[in-house]
Amino acid sequence: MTSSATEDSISSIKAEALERLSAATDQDSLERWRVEFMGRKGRLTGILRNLGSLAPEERREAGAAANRLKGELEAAFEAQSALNKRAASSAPTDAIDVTLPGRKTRPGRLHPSTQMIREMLAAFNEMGFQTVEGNEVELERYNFDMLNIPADHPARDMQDTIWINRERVGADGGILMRTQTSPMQPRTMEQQDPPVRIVSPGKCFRIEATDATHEWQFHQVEGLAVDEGLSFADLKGTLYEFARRIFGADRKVRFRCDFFPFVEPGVDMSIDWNGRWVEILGAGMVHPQVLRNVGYDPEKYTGFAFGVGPERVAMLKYGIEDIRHFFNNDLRFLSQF
Ligand code: YSA
Repeated sequence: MTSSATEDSISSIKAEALERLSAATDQDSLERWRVEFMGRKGRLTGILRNLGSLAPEERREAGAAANRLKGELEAAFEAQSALNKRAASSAPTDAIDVTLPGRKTRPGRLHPSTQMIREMLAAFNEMGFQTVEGNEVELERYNFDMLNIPADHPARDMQDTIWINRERVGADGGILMRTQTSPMQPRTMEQQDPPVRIVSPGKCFRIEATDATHEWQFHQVEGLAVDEGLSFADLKGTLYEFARRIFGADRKVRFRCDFFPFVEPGVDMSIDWNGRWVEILGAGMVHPQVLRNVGYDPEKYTGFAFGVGPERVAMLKYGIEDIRHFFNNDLRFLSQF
């Protein structure tokens, strides 16, 4: 063979090898390609072997061309091999075997606070209270002023407030994250004449040093009843019945005097927890000034109101020792409910 014949066959091998390589898209055909062109008895190897039959001058040129092709084919082989591997790993596999038995699914569930709130609302609904919803972002006017808590009242210190806008603007005052669900009392009474019987659930926010029974975000369920002739006996009867429905008839319940500027008299209610009293709600007879603020006649109407903390109720009902579990998003806790 002459040098120019060798170079012709090098370039025709190159063209054919590269064309065939691009079609070798799986590892089997790629291996066949390697054996055909670069194997011990392959076509390029054959040319390299024949170089010895050429004259020394021709051998140098043809040898250089054959070695260049060898390098090019090796690089092209590696590139195609990597391409095939990537394609194989991202290709959809036939993993679905419809004959396999089904696996257990883990359905989601309602947050324990939501479950507790729903149970509490159901108890009050059955006693004739209608559910209304309120705003988490509230006006100072409803959260404090209308509830007989003016700007300089010390009772504000008990509900250290997260303000959206601290500045008072007209009668609405500032804007805040509500510290209690009680603003739903004046909001409801402004909208309707007595008789009123509502419960209003929702989230509240306070700057709290958190501990086992205090969170900075928690829920409350507010209750309000206004009518002619309502008395403290109605308040006690309603809240005793609520406790009976949630905790059963045997659980001990305690009322104590408490102070809230929007009631007179005021009380709180606690539930026995292994010999210790845990407060679950504040309550009282609606203050005549609150009735006047919404245009009700306190000589004609009386009312009672309460605010219950569902997380505290759930703690007592299910023996949860720390309120901070509710908002830690730990599935080991949440999936128990
Ligand atoms: C009082 C009289 C009424 O006529 C109507 C409502 C009220 C309750 C009043 N608005 C209030 O917020 N009182 S309170 O500060 O004592 O909270 C009431 C209940 O909410 C508590 O008994 C507790 O169950 C829950 N709570 C209060 N702060 C909490 C909390 N729960 C968790 N973390 C906190 N930081």
